[in-house]
Amino acid sequence: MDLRQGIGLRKLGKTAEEFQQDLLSNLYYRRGTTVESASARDAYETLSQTVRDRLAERRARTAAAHYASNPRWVYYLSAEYLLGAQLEQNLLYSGTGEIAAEAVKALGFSIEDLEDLDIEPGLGNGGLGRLAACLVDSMATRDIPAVGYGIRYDLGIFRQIITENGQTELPDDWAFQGNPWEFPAPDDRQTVGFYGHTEPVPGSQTRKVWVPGEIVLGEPSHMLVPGYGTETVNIVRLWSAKASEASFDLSRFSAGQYAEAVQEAVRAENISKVLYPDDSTELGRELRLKQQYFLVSCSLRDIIRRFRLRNEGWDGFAEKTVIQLNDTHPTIAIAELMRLLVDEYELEWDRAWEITRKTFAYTCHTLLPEALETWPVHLFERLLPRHLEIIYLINMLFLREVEARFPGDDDRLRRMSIIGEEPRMVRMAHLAVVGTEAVNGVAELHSKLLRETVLDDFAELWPAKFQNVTNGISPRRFVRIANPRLSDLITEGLGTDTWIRDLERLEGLERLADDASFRERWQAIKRANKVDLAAGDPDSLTDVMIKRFHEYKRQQLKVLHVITLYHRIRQDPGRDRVPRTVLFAGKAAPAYHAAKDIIRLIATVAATIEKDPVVSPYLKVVFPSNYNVTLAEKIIPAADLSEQISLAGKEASGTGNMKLALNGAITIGTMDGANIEIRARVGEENFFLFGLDAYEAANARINGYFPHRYYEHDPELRAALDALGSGAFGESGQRVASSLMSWDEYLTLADFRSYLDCQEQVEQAWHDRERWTRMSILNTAHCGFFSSDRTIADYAARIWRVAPVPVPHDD
Ligand code: GPW
Repeated sequence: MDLRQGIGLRKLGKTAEEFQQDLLSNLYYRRGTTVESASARDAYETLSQTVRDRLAERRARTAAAHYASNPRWVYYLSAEYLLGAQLEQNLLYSGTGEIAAEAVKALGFSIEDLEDLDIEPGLGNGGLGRLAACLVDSMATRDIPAVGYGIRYDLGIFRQIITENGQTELPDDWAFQGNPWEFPAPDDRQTVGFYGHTEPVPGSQTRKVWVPGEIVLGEPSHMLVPGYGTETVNIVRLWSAKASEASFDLSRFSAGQYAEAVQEAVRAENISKVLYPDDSTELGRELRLKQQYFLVSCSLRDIIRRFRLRNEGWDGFAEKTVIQLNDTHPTIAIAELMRLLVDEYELEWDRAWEITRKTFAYTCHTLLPEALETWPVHLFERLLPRHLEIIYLINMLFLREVEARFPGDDDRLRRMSIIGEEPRMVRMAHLAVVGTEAVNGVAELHSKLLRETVLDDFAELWPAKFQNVTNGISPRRFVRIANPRLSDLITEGLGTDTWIRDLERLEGLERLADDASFRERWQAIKRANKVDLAAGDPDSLTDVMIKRFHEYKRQQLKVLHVITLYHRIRQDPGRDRVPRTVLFAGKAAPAYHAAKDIIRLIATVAATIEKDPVVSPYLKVVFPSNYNVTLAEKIIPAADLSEQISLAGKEASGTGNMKLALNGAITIGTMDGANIEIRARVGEENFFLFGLDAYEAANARINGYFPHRYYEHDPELRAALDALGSGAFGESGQRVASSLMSWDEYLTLADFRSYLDCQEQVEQAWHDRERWTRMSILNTAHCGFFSSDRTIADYAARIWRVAPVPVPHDD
């Protein structure tokens, strides 16, 4: 029996009967219960296992194929993954949806009941975490040998409850009832050091011995990442912190000091206890740096272990390995690989540096100064003393290189240094640029602004290093699974379902935009999706703004619009109007008070409108709690209008914009992030554009932004701000108004009039339903580019230089 080829596996049946037998066998042997006493949870667990087994069989064949071909591997390092619910995805990817439904019915349950028990692991904050999930999906779909590495936080992103008082947060103990999708792999555990000191190695200039002061274990488990329409099943490997035996203090225990005896163990396990709920802001806490190093240290040792399975020495390492850094969060990996190569494997510094630089690539996801990670030097020195020494040496050699290119330019040296002065900080983005072979932004504009502003000195030094890879989204999760009605119509219209793997085929819908009966069905589907969502009148314009709450995204601009509509209706109640349902959803970081004020203000405005019999027939504001991937999958198919209204130059890309446009929502947006590329593809007549562009916004900042001018010259704006200022919408409203009138980094009032005018155009277009539906179809038709399969093809060709490794079928 050749186990390496995956031969010897019992083939899992393809009929409903065989599936049902496996389900029963799992119910009896693994779950230990019976048909008569099976609860919904028993059925859910058992169904999940039965589906998982089918993927596990493909996983075994994938591993065999990868082992045999000893390929170049992609390792994706990310502090966040928002994978979404797994059951429906895995039913689809294993092709067992129908037979599973039948088998489950025989147990007395419906698939839908069981899907409600399928909890999503909320191991991320927002766009960056969801992007990681879409990219691993597409790597598997494109047959790229890849592993995603992350942290298995016990508590994911907090559960949010919205009341009239705004947001409250509850812990998200997502795996409380178990997680059937996960495989523990305790034998691959790693040991991670922190603190301590370094000692010189006699006779060596560069080598040191690091003697850590604390040791923590990293225990991995993995989730399967199947490709769609292919045999590949990759994995995401997540690390949990475990105390080592040595951290239990038996002498204290014997002395009756029970709490003290486990204190160190508790501290160790805190490392993977909770996801930091901050999106695009950096707060520089020690535990966060510990998390980052924990992820990196475990993952790098695992990567080396995997390399050693088929390779010897170090010559082939950089050829067989590419490590993609998802923003700067895992950037300490550059210093850690140097430490491993120099101190532990005793390579010469220069050779180690060559290997390191060739191995890593870095994706930057922001331009916001507050999101650029820096760590106080003294914190680094205490927690990771050896890494700081290595960073100093990297920096010294790097600055020597800069000095050679630009002699005497001290100011440039100061700007480019990995260490910032006063206060002394380690600049992670600089380390990430210096220690990698490629640096990319996530949309055309973002990559350009990176080169022109934040990283301009580096782009001047190494122009070829800088690239763009525009983000994308998984068409499986965000069209096929989220919007089955539309998917069926698209498949019928195109005469094939190959668009699910080859999204540019959606172009074929263009001609159908002229077909009145197709348009009618398209419209009926949007309406049915709105009925399912049950957020408001399905015949009203469903206007959605779903994303994290952040001032740069400008939910406050949308609120000013809503208040202005409210005033207009009250002033002229008799006029015929476009009824709107405005849906907000999203979380604010618990400590981000300005963002929480905006949430509370929205809740107050919603309640005021609800109570007003004059206004409520035309305007409704809804704010469902706890926006997450599962909720996004319900809202996106029901949206008519997609709000993408960040100040130009602030949103690196956005990916919600892509999801909504692909589902036939029309965008109202600024010239920011990927909005620009969406507009270029769908055509300017199918996109509602307003506001300053990034250069105008930057100039407005320099020439002075005077909110009072807008206030004084625009009566409707004045009325809205006065209403807020008067306290009519509570204290949060007053604080929002005063911040808009004073130091508003995001120029909200400058874009107000342009935004309101643009909303008038939206209503004009909505009046002509045939025109609107055409626009909607054309949005879907022209957004195939935004598939994450295309994003992965770009990374594979231009950054990773990896080839697919097909996995043979089982027959
Ligand atoms: F600040 N993004 C995010 F760049 O969701 F690190 N969290 C983050 O912490 C950061 C970025 C970081 C988002 C961007 O805001 C969004 O524009 C982009 O589409 C997304 O990352 C994926 O690239």
